[in-house]
Amino acid sequence: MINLSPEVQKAVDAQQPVVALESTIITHGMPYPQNVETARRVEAEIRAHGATPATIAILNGQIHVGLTEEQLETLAQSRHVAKLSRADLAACLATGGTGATTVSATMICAARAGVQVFATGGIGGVHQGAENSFDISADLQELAQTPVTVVAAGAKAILDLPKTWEVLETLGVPVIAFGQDEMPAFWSRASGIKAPLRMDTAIDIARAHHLRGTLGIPGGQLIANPIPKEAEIPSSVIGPIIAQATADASKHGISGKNVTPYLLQRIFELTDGRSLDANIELVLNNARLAAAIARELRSLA
Ligand code: PSU
Ligand code: MN
Repeated sequence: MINLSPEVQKAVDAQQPVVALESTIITHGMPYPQNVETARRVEAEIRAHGATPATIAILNGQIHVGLTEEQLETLAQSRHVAKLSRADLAACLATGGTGATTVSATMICAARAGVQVFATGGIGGVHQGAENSFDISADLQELAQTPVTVVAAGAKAILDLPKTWEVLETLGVPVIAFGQDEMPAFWSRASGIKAPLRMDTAIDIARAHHLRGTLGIPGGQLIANPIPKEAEIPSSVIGPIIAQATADASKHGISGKNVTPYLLQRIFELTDGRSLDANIELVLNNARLAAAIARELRSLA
C-alpha cells in the first residue's frame, strides 16, 4: 500500500537522511503555478543540504512517499483534490481516492515509511473563536502520537496562537523555538509569546528526538523555526489583514476544512501576493533545517 519512489527507496535502503513533505500546502495552501514551483524548489533545497525529499500524497488509493515530476505537476493542477487528515486517510485508500495529506496524515505516512523528519510551512492549530466552533486541527493530536519531528515556522498566525501552544503543552508535545527565546508567528519572527523550549543546533533537536524514542515517549516534536528576517512581514502589518480575512470568513459562513485554505487565499489577495512570497521563503528555510536534523539523526543511529 505504501509506494516509495525509486529515489526515496534507495535512500531508505542505504539509511540516508530523508525529509518528508506534505501535499496539502501544494493543493490548498498556494495557487498554481507557484505551488508546484515551490514544491520543486523545496525538494531541491533538501537535496542541496544532503537529504532526500519525500513528498507524500494519496494517488488512486495508494500512499506515495516521493512523487515523480509528473505526479507533482498533476496534483498541483488538480482543482478538487480531497484534503486528508488522520480521519480521512484510510477512507480515501479504501475507496481508491486521491488526496493531499495535511500535517497529520503526512506524519502517519512518513512514520510508516521510516521517515522521522518532516518540513512544512505552518501546522494547523486552535482557530480563533474555537471556544464556540471547537475548530482545533487534528495536527495537534498527531504530534502527541506519531514520532516525527515537524519543522514549521510556528502555527499559522490566523490561529489563536496562545491556545495552540497551551493545547500542545497539555498533550505533552515539545514545542522548541529554533535560535530565539520567543515563538515565531509564521509570517513574522515575533509573537510576544515566550517559547516553552529553545534549541540552537540541529544536533540537539536530533538528540531530543532520539531520546524520546529511547524513553518510549510516544509522539513527535514541533520545531518552530522563525522566518528569515529579510522575508518577514511584521505583525503590525499582517495583524490587521488577518483580522480582516477572519471577519470575511465568518461573513461568508466558511467552516470546517475550508477555513484554513480560505484564509490563506484571502490574505494572499489582501497583501497583493506578499504573504505568498513570505510563505515560500519560510518553507525553504524549514527545509534546510529539516535536512540538517535528518542528517544528525542518521549520525546518531
Ligand atoms: N501550512 C501552510 N499552508 C497550508 C497548511 C500548512 O503553509 O496549507 C495546511 C497543512 O496541511 C495543515 C493544514 O496540516 O493546513 C491544517 O488544516 P486544518 O486547520 O483544517 O487542520
Ligand atoms: Mn479545522
